[in-house]
Amino acid sequence: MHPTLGQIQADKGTVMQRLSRTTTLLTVAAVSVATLTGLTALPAAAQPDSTVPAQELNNATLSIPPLAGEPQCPSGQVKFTNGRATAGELVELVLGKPVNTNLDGDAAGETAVLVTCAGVTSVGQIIAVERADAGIVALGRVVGPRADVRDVTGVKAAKDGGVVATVADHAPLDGDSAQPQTQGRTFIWKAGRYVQSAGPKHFPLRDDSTDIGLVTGGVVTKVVGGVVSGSLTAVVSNVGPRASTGQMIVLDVKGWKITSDDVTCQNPDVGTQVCRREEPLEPGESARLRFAMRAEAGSKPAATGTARVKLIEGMTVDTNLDNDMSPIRTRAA
Ligand SMILES: [Ca+2]
Ligand SMILES: [Ca+2]
Repeated sequence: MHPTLGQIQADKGTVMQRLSRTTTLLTVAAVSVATLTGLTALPAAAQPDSTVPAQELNNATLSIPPLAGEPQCPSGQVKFTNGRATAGELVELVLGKPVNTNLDGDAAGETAVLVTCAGVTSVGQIIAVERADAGIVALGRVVGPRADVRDVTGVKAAKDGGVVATVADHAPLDGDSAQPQTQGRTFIWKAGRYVQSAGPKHFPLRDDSTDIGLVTGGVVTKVVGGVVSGSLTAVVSNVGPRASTGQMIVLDVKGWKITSDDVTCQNPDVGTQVCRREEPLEPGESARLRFAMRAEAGSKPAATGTARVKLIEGMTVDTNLDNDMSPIRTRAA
Protein backbone atom coordinates (compact mmCIF):
# COMPACT_ATOMS: atom_id res chain seq x y z
CA MET A 1 0.00 0.00 0.00
CA HIS A 2 2.85 2.38 0.80
CA PRO A 3 4.87 3.14 -2.34
CA THR A 4 8.25 2.39 -0.87
CA LEU A 5 9.35 -0.11 -3.47
CA GLY A 6 10.10 0.64 -7.09
CA GLN A 7 7.63 -0.39 -9.75
CA ILE A 8 9.72 -3.32 -10.94
CA GLN A 9 10.17 -4.66 -7.47
CA ALA A 10 6.48 -4.16 -6.80
CA ASP A 11 5.51 -6.01 -9.96
CA LYS A 12 7.77 -8.81 -8.96
CA GLY A 13 6.18 -8.81 -5.55
CA THR A 14 2.79 -9.44 -7.11
CA VAL A 15 4.06 -12.24 -9.33
CA MET A 16 5.83 -13.74 -6.37
CA GLN A 17 2.68 -13.56 -4.39
CA ARG A 18 0.79 -15.40 -7.12
CA LEU A 19 3.45 -18.04 -7.26
CA SER A 20 3.49 -18.70 -3.58
CA ARG A 21 1.82 -17.58 -0.41
CA THR A 22 4.44 -19.01 1.89
CA THR A 23 7.48 -17.18 3.08
CA THR A 24 9.56 -20.32 2.75
CA LEU A 25 9.01 -20.53 -0.97
CA LEU A 26 9.47 -16.83 -1.64
CA THR A 27 13.21 -17.04 -2.11
CA VAL A 28 12.76 -19.77 -4.70
CA ALA A 29 9.98 -17.77 -6.32
CA ALA A 30 12.11 -14.63 -6.43
CA VAL A 31 14.81 -16.47 -8.33
CA SER A 32 12.21 -17.92 -10.72
CA VAL A 33 10.65 -14.53 -11.36
CA ALA A 34 14.04 -12.95 -11.91
CA THR A 35 14.96 -15.72 -14.33
CA LEU A 36 11.68 -15.53 -16.21
CA THR A 37 11.63 -11.77 -16.52
CA GLY A 38 15.35 -11.25 -16.97
CA LEU A 39 15.46 -8.94 -13.97
CA THR A 40 18.36 -8.88 -11.61
CA ALA A 41 17.52 -10.74 -8.43
CA LEU A 42 17.78 -8.52 -5.38
CA PRO A 43 18.56 -9.87 -1.92
CA ALA A 44 15.41 -11.45 -0.48
CA ALA A 45 15.45 -9.04 2.48
CA ALA A 46 15.17 -6.04 0.14
CA GLN A 47 11.91 -7.20 -1.45
CA PRO A 48 9.52 -8.37 1.25
CA ASP A 49 6.12 -9.61 0.16
CA SER A 50 3.72 -7.30 1.97
CA THR A 51 0.95 -9.90 2.24
CA VAL A 52 0.51 -11.66 5.57
CA PRO A 53 0.29 -15.47 5.68
CA ALA A 54 -2.61 -17.10 7.54
CA GLN A 55 -0.45 -18.62 10.25
CA GLU A 56 1.02 -15.22 11.14
CA LEU A 57 -2.29 -13.38 10.87
CA ASN A 58 -4.11 -15.91 13.04
CA ASN A 59 -1.72 -15.29 15.93
CA ALA A 60 -1.24 -11.55 15.57
CA THR A 61 -2.52 -8.50 17.40
CA LEU A 62 -4.80 -6.75 14.91
CA SER A 63 -6.53 -3.39 14.89
CA ILE A 64 -10.26 -4.15 14.81
CA PRO A 65 -12.69 -1.30 14.04
CA PRO A 66 -15.74 -1.17 16.34
CA LEU A 67 -19.05 -2.46 14.95
CA ALA A 68 -21.83 0.11 15.30
CA GLY A 69 -24.58 -1.16 17.58
CA GLU A 70 -22.49 -4.14 18.72
CA PRO A 71 -20.61 -2.84 21.80
CA GLN A 72 -20.08 -6.39 23.05
CA CYS A 73 -17.74 -7.12 20.13
CA PRO A 74 -14.06 -6.52 20.96
CA SER A 75 -12.40 -3.68 19.04
CA GLY A 76 -9.14 -1.77 19.10
CA GLN A 77 -5.92 -3.77 19.43
CA VAL A 78 -7.07 -7.38 19.71
CA LYS A 79 -4.74 -10.36 20.20
CA PHE A 80 -5.74 -13.45 18.20
CA THR A 81 -4.75 -17.01 18.97
CA ASN A 82 -5.31 -19.60 16.25
CA GLY A 83 -7.63 -17.15 14.50
CA ARG A 84 -9.84 -16.47 17.50
CA ALA A 85 -10.17 -13.81 20.19
CA THR A 86 -12.62 -14.36 23.02
CA ALA A 87 -14.43 -11.65 24.97
CA GLY A 88 -16.31 -13.19 27.87
CA GLU A 89 -18.06 -16.51 27.50
CA LEU A 90 -20.54 -15.57 24.82
CA VAL A 91 -18.68 -13.44 22.31
CA GLU A 92 -15.66 -14.14 20.16
CA LEU A 93 -14.02 -12.71 17.08
CA VAL A 94 -13.23 -15.29 14.41
CA LEU A 95 -10.90 -14.73 11.46
CA GLY A 96 -11.79 -16.24 8.11
CA LYS A 97 -9.30 -17.46 5.54
CA PRO A 98 -7.11 -14.51 4.54
CA VAL A 99 -7.13 -13.39 0.91
CA ASN A 100 -4.06 -11.98 -0.83
CA THR A 101 -4.91 -9.35 -3.39
CA ASN A 102 -3.91 -5.95 -4.68
CA LEU A 103 -6.21 -3.43 -3.07
CA ASP A 104 -4.75 -0.24 -4.51
CA GLY A 105 -2.66 1.30 -7.28
CA ASP A 106 0.71 0.09 -6.02
CA ALA A 107 1.52 -3.34 -7.29
CA ALA A 108 2.53 -4.87 -3.98
CA GLY A 109 -0.03 -7.27 -2.56
CA GLU A 110 -2.13 -6.72 0.54
CA THR A 111 -4.12 -9.14 2.66
CA ALA A 112 -7.83 -8.92 3.42
CA VAL A 113 -9.64 -11.05 5.97
CA LEU A 114 -13.21 -11.46 7.18
CA VAL A 115 -13.55 -10.82 10.92
CA THR A 116 -16.79 -12.17 12.34
CA CYS A 117 -18.09 -11.22 15.77
CA ALA A 118 -19.99 -14.33 16.83
CA GLY A 119 -22.32 -14.34 19.80
CA VAL A 120 -26.08 -14.00 20.08
CA THR A 121 -25.83 -12.31 16.70
CA SER A 122 -23.15 -12.92 14.10
CA VAL A 123 -21.84 -9.85 12.30
CA GLY A 124 -18.84 -9.63 9.99
CA GLN A 125 -16.54 -7.01 8.55
CA ILE A 126 -13.53 -7.16 6.24
CA ILE A 127 -10.26 -5.60 7.32
CA ALA A 128 -7.02 -5.26 5.36
CA VAL A 129 -3.42 -5.53 6.51
CA GLU A 130 0.03 -5.57 5.02
CA ARG A 131 3.39 -6.48 6.40
CA ALA A 132 6.11 -3.89 6.83
CA ASP A 133 9.48 -4.23 8.51
CA ALA A 134 7.98 -3.19 11.83
CA GLY A 135 5.27 -5.87 11.68
CA ILE A 136 1.67 -6.05 10.52
CA VAL A 137 0.27 -2.69 9.43
CA ALA A 138 -3.48 -2.09 9.68
CA LEU A 139 -5.06 -0.81 6.47
CA GLY A 140 -8.49 -0.31 7.96
CA ARG A 141 -11.97 -1.63 7.28
CA VAL A 142 -12.71 -2.48 3.65
CA VAL A 143 -16.43 -2.91 4.29
CA GLY A 144 -18.59 -3.54 7.33
CA PRO A 145 -22.22 -3.14 8.34
CA ARG A 146 -23.72 0.23 7.35
CA ALA A 147 -27.04 1.65 6.27
CA ASP A 148 -27.74 -0.73 3.41
CA VAL A 149 -25.52 -3.61 4.52
CA ARG A 150 -26.24 -5.39 7.78
CA ASP A 151 -23.66 -8.10 7.57
CA VAL A 152 -20.56 -9.16 5.66
CA THR A 153 -20.16 -12.91 5.33
CA GLY A 154 -17.33 -13.60 2.89
CA VAL A 155 -14.34 -12.26 0.98
CA LYS A 156 -12.37 -13.37 -2.06
CA ALA A 157 -9.81 -11.74 -4.32
CA ALA A 158 -11.30 -9.85 -7.26
CA LYS A 159 -9.91 -10.71 -10.69
CA ASP A 160 -8.50 -7.25 -11.45
CA GLY A 161 -7.54 -6.24 -7.92
CA GLY A 162 -9.53 -5.45 -4.83
CA VAL A 163 -11.82 -7.87 -3.09
CA VAL A 164 -15.29 -9.21 -3.70
CA ALA A 165 -17.19 -8.97 -0.43
CA THR A 166 -20.27 -11.05 0.20
CA VAL A 167 -22.67 -8.61 1.83
CA ALA A 168 -26.06 -9.37 3.37
CA ASP A 169 -29.12 -7.26 4.06
CA HIS A 170 -29.81 -8.99 7.34
CA ALA A 171 -27.75 -10.44 10.18
CA PRO A 172 -29.69 -13.42 11.46
CA LEU A 173 -30.32 -14.33 15.06
CA ASP A 174 -30.82 -17.88 16.26
CA GLY A 175 -34.23 -19.13 15.19
CA ASP A 176 -34.63 -16.25 12.79
CA SER A 177 -37.18 -16.70 10.04
CA ALA A 178 -36.01 -13.82 7.81
CA GLN A 179 -33.24 -15.19 5.61
CA PRO A 180 -30.64 -12.71 4.41
CA GLN A 181 -30.26 -11.74 0.79
CA THR A 182 -26.60 -11.74 -0.23
CA GLN A 183 -24.65 -10.03 -3.02
CA GLY A 184 -21.05 -9.89 -4.22
CA ARG A 185 -19.71 -6.33 -4.28
CA THR A 186 -16.14 -5.38 -5.29
CA PHE A 187 -14.14 -2.89 -3.22
CA ILE A 188 -10.81 -1.20 -3.93
CA TRP A 189 -8.70 1.46 -2.22
CA LYS A 190 -8.97 4.71 -4.19
CA ALA A 191 -8.24 8.34 -3.33
CA GLY A 192 -7.72 7.62 0.33
CA ARG A 193 -10.64 5.34 1.06
CA TYR A 194 -12.27 2.06 0.16
CA VAL A 195 -14.87 2.43 -2.56
CA GLN A 196 -17.16 0.03 -4.34
CA SER A 197 -15.94 -0.51 -7.92
CA ALA A 198 -18.27 -3.25 -9.16
CA GLY A 199 -21.37 -5.20 -8.22
CA PRO A 200 -24.89 -4.13 -7.24
CA LYS A 201 -25.28 -1.05 -5.04
CA HIS A 202 -28.64 -1.88 -3.50
CA PHE A 203 -30.60 -4.88 -2.38
CA PRO A 204 -33.95 -5.55 -4.03
CA LEU A 205 -36.95 -4.89 -1.83
CA ARG A 206 -37.78 -7.90 0.28
CA ASP A 207 -41.20 -9.38 0.77
CA ASP A 208 -40.72 -8.95 4.49
CA SER A 209 -39.11 -5.50 4.51
CA THR A 210 -40.40 -2.13 5.51
CA ASP A 211 -39.04 1.09 6.99
CA ILE A 212 -39.69 1.99 10.58
CA GLY A 213 -38.62 5.36 11.98
CA LEU A 214 -38.44 7.19 15.28
CA VAL A 215 -38.75 10.86 16.24
CA THR A 216 -38.37 12.11 19.80
CA GLY A 217 -39.50 15.33 21.43
CA GLY A 218 -37.47 17.47 23.82
CA VAL A 219 -37.68 16.74 27.54
CA VAL A 220 -38.42 19.60 29.92
CA THR A 221 -37.34 18.65 33.42
CA LYS A 222 -38.48 19.90 36.80
CA VAL A 223 -37.16 19.36 40.31
CA VAL A 224 -39.56 18.37 43.09
CA GLY A 225 -38.13 17.41 46.45
CA GLY A 226 -34.66 16.93 44.99
CA VAL A 227 -35.94 14.49 42.35
CA VAL A 228 -35.51 15.54 38.72
CA SER A 229 -38.22 14.32 36.38
CA GLY A 230 -39.48 14.82 32.87
CA SER A 231 -41.52 13.25 30.14
CA LEU A 232 -40.16 11.95 26.85
CA THR A 233 -42.38 11.51 23.83
CA ALA A 234 -41.33 9.23 21.01
CA VAL A 235 -43.28 8.69 17.81
CA VAL A 236 -42.68 5.40 16.02
CA SER A 237 -43.80 5.42 12.38
CA ASN A 238 -43.97 2.87 9.63
CA VAL A 239 -42.88 4.61 6.43
CA GLY A 240 -43.81 1.48 4.48
CA PRO A 241 -44.23 -0.06 2.02
CA ARG A 242 -45.29 -3.08 4.08
CA ALA A 243 -46.82 -3.70 7.47
CA SER A 244 -44.30 -4.14 10.25
CA THR A 245 -44.53 -6.44 13.18
CA GLY A 246 -43.38 -5.54 16.69
CA GLN A 247 -40.88 -2.82 17.48
CA MET A 248 -38.13 -2.47 20.04
CA ILE A 249 -37.29 0.96 21.44
CA VAL A 250 -33.85 1.34 23.01
CA LEU A 251 -33.35 4.44 25.17
CA ASP A 252 -29.81 5.26 26.11
CA VAL A 253 -29.50 8.22 28.46
CA LYS A 254 -27.28 7.73 31.46
CA GLY A 255 -28.44 8.30 35.00
CA TRP A 256 -32.17 8.26 34.32
CA LYS A 257 -34.73 5.72 35.41
CA ILE A 258 -37.21 5.34 32.56
CA THR A 259 -40.67 3.80 32.75
CA SER A 260 -43.67 3.71 30.43
CA ASP A 261 -47.34 2.80 30.52
CA ASP A 262 -47.44 2.48 26.71
CA VAL A 263 -44.81 -0.22 26.18
CA THR A 264 -43.15 -3.02 28.16
CA CYS A 265 -39.71 -1.97 29.37
CA GLN A 266 -37.43 -4.66 30.67
CA ASN A 267 -34.75 -2.75 32.53
CA PRO A 268 -35.87 -1.21 35.82
CA ASP A 269 -32.40 0.09 36.64
CA VAL A 270 -30.72 3.29 35.65
CA GLY A 271 -29.06 2.96 32.25
CA THR A 272 -30.04 1.70 28.82
CA GLN A 273 -33.72 0.88 28.71
CA VAL A 274 -35.10 -1.65 26.23
CA CYS A 275 -38.84 -1.54 25.60
CA ARG A 276 -41.03 -3.65 23.36
CA ARG A 277 -44.14 -2.69 21.50
CA GLU A 278 -45.78 -5.84 20.17
CA GLU A 279 -48.55 -4.26 18.08
CA PRO A 280 -48.01 -4.16 14.30
CA LEU A 281 -47.89 -0.88 12.42
CA GLU A 282 -49.53 -0.59 9.02
CA PRO A 283 -47.77 1.46 6.31
CA GLY A 284 -48.29 5.14 7.13
CA GLU A 285 -49.36 4.36 10.68
CA SER A 286 -47.57 5.72 13.74
CA ALA A 287 -47.73 5.31 17.50
CA ARG A 288 -47.03 7.98 20.10
CA LEU A 289 -45.27 6.62 23.17
CA ARG A 290 -44.67 8.40 26.45
CA PHE A 291 -41.84 7.67 28.85
CA ALA A 292 -41.37 9.01 32.36
CA MET A 293 -37.80 9.93 33.23
CA ARG A 294 -36.62 10.26 36.82
CA ALA A 295 -33.23 10.88 38.43
CA GLU A 296 -32.52 10.53 42.12
CA ALA A 297 -31.58 13.49 44.27
CA GLY A 298 -27.87 14.26 44.19
CA SER A 299 -27.28 12.18 41.06
CA LYS A 300 -25.80 13.66 37.90
CA PRO A 301 -27.99 12.40 35.04
CA ALA A 302 -26.84 12.99 31.46
CA ALA A 303 -28.45 15.94 29.70
CA THR A 304 -28.52 14.12 26.38
CA GLY A 305 -28.80 10.60 25.03
CA THR A 306 -30.22 8.65 22.14
CA ALA A 307 -33.39 6.75 21.33
CA ARG A 308 -33.43 4.06 18.67
CA VAL A 309 -36.12 1.89 17.16
CA LYS A 310 -35.57 -1.60 15.78
CA LEU A 311 -37.97 -4.11 14.40
CA ILE A 312 -38.22 -7.11 16.65
CA GLU A 313 -35.72 -9.33 14.94
CA GLY A 314 -36.70 -12.29 12.86
CA MET A 315 -40.07 -11.04 11.76
CA THR A 316 -39.53 -8.17 9.36
CA VAL A 317 -36.49 -6.26 8.14
CA ASP A 318 -35.93 -2.50 8.28
CA THR A 319 -34.37 -1.49 4.96
CA ASN A 320 -33.38 2.04 6.03
CA LEU A 321 -31.37 2.68 9.19
CA ASP A 322 -31.00 6.42 8.68
CA ASN A 323 -34.28 7.27 10.40
CA ASP A 324 -34.02 4.85 13.31
CA MET A 325 -32.24 7.09 15.77
CA SER A 326 -33.32 10.32 17.41
CA PRO A 327 -31.67 12.36 20.16
CA ILE A 328 -32.90 12.65 23.72
CA ARG A 329 -32.36 16.24 24.88
CA THR A 330 -33.30 17.43 28.32
CA ARG A 331 -33.46 21.00 29.62
CA ALA A 332 -34.57 22.51 32.88
CA ALA A 333 -37.93 24.28 32.90
CA1 LIG B 1 -1.16 -2.89 -3.58
CA1 LIG C 1 -35.76 2.71 9.39
